[in-house]
Amino acid sequence: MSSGSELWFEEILEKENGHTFKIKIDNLIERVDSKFQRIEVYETVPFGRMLVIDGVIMCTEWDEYAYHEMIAHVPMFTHRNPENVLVIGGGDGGTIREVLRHPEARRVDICEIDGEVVRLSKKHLPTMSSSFDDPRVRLYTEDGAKYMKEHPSTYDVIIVDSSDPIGPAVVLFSEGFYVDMKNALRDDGIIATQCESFFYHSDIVERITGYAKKHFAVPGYYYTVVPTYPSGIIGFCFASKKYHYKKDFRPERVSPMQGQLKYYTPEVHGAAFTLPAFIGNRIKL
Ligand code: SPD
Repeated sequence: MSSGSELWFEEILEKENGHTFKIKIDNLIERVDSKFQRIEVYETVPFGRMLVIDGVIMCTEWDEYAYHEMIAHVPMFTHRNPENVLVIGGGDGGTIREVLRHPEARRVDICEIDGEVVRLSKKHLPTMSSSFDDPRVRLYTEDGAKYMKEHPSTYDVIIVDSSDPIGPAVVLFSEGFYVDMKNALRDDGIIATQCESFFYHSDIVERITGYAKKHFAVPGYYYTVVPTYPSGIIGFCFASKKYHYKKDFRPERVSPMQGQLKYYTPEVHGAAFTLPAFIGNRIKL
């Protein structure tokens, strides 16, 4: 982490390709080794505060909105009346912050396996974690996969804001978990899940969208631009039992929220599903 008198954080992105990403840091604010993982919060020079789990950048204050707005608003604006929402992971609070902008959301459950992520985010990342005290939010410090099995036919929207498929998040990328999510949704429910970069992880994108195709009436894949993530982009698997992300989308619902958002617009919503040829031809949605 140190280079002369300067301090740098370095994420090893693609070991096999010999590629890393470095960010100059002011200082390490706090490091905790929880029961599940190493959690670090840094003050960076260019990007504000940054949350890192097991050496992987989770979010920075500078560009987190591009991720959290897109993981939340695409399913929330596609569903006709998203009252009951479940977020799996998302312990920094950025995703629930966006979900709570929707007046339809009456109950927002968040199931984060590692309470230390929530504690450190509340302490050091207030712009993301300020919504945990909203009366519509219930926090469960539990295993999301187990929680899912125990709540059949409960949710209108399920959002999986996970880390990469290593450690405790592996199960969130399994076919069984997609079947359990389908069962935890109501009849017109929608899911959106963190689904990696199509440049670096096209195998994961193909496998996960395969589960969406197999088990849901309306499968989809969309992406956003996040400069501090590997390859500068990250995608989401969309899967719906009924509503189509374009045909059933009502752009006029976005207007009251438009002034609060920095990335998401009705036009971005549609455009995000338009994929480059190499990945579109491979996953064939
Ligand atoms: N490669 C890192 C992907 C991290 C995605 N989740 C981040 C959590 C932000 N709430």
